[in-house]
Amino acid sequence: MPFKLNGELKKRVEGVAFTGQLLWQKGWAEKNAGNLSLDVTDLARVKPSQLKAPTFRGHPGYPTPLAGRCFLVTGTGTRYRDIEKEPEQCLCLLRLSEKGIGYHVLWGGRKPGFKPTSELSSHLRMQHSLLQRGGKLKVVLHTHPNELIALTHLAETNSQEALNWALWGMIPEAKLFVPKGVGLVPYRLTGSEALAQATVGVLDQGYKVVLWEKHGALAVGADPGEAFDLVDAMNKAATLYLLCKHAGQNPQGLTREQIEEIGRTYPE
Ligand code: 2HA
Ligand code: ZN
Repeated sequence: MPFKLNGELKKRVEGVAFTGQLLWQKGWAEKNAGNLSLDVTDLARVKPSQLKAPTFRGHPGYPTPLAGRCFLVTGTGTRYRDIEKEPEQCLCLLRLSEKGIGYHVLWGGRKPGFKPTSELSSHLRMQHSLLQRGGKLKVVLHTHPNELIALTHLAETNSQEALNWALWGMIPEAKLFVPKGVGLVPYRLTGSEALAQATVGVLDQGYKVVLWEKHGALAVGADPGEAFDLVDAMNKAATLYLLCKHAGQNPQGLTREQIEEIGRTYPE
């Protein structure tokens, strides 16, 4: 019997689709920009008979603790804005094989020539990092938020420390919602091993938002909405920063003392 989505999995697909719409409306998802993976292992009950050869695809490998886990992932070349209309074309539900040699596509992946995101290997390594952080964080979301990217192009905000103080200074919610700040990964080639490795290194330090210099952002959360909110809060701060610059002035910003007071009063 083919695998069917239960009510909970359907809700997760709808959640991904809704976030896809938000990313598009924000202007953070041009063409096929961005990609997403969501760990749904706890919700997918798979029968051995559903793990048959035709659904199997080889994969060069992933961290051993992920064997048998199930993920909803976006497809290579698919658009965030199309997920709502065509979830089965744009997404797939896959289950990693026990032996670490591939995965079964249980649902979706119906676009002709469908392949999971070209960043699947890095997503799986990031998912492994989240599992090691206790398993509450289930989603890895990558997108291209305009104003945050812009700040990584400016000399004055092109260091992690300068960037975080600048963002926290713009509005109390930046410190409230992202108390650890963003981790900044220096420019690396899109889809490269070096980019994946550097990102996992930052996630392993406990960050929830990672900025890829001159490229985009990556956020983790319990669900797609939570990951979206973190990028949204920080991008709002970046927008305010740039609005002040557009007005021809440097933003005053909250003082370090005011920012630290927020951190002390409302610890994560
Ligand atoms: O999916 O955004 O960085 C396209 C990308 C890769
Ligand atoms: Zn990207």
